[in-house]
Amino acid sequence: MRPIIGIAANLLVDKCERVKNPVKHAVEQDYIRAVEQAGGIPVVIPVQADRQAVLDIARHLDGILLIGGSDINPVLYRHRGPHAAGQVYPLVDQFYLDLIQAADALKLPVFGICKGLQALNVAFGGTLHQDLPAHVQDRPMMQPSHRVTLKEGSLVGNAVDASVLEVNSFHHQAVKDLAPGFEAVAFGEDGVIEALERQDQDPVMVGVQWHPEILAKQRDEASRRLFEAFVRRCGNRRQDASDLSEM
Ligand SMILES: [Mn+2]
Repeated sequence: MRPIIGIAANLLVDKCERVKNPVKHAVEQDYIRAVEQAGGIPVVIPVQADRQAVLDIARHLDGILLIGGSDINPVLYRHRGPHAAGQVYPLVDQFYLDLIQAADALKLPVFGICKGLQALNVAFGGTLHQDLPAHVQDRPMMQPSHRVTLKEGSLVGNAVDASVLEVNSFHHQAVKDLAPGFEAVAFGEDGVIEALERQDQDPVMVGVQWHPEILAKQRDEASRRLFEAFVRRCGNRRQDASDLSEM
């Protein structure tokens, strides 16, 4: 069986909705397609507050994909003073953190994209820069807008098999203090951390600040390889688990 990848939904207020409840639990199709193309079975997990329920759902998964979304509530990383966070959804933030905690407990691989990377950093004690407008590109999301340099030998570097990538950029926040136990493995030309990995690789937790799910639509090989490496890792874990159950 192909690995089952849980994708955390966001809350979306549908401004066109006139009759039914306008609050929807949504995942952009690009993430779903990217997981499918990489050989995984995508499953959307609705936002929920019950930590035990999140853990019970995670038991049925082989990996978790955390996607882009609104800013993380600065309270969660003990930010003092003025902050530039836009609209925050505390329920979504807690849901992301609960999923990361469940993944850690169950040894499930996690791939975080944009807010997903930031959630990994915050979950393990890191902080975020409040506002970096230079990383919000004007051009279409399918076009790269800046270069990143990858650390040789890192999971991300190995997955894409390159030392430099041209990436898109749609984040006005970024990692400030890196969480203990994590390593920065990609940097923008201005030094902004563009990818991170947990040093303890059981389970693997990797985050990228750009949007490979969008570049993958353009047949961007590096973006596709990132998803393939993640799904493969989730599949290996499933294989290990079934080996154990046969013992
Ligand atoms: Mn960027």
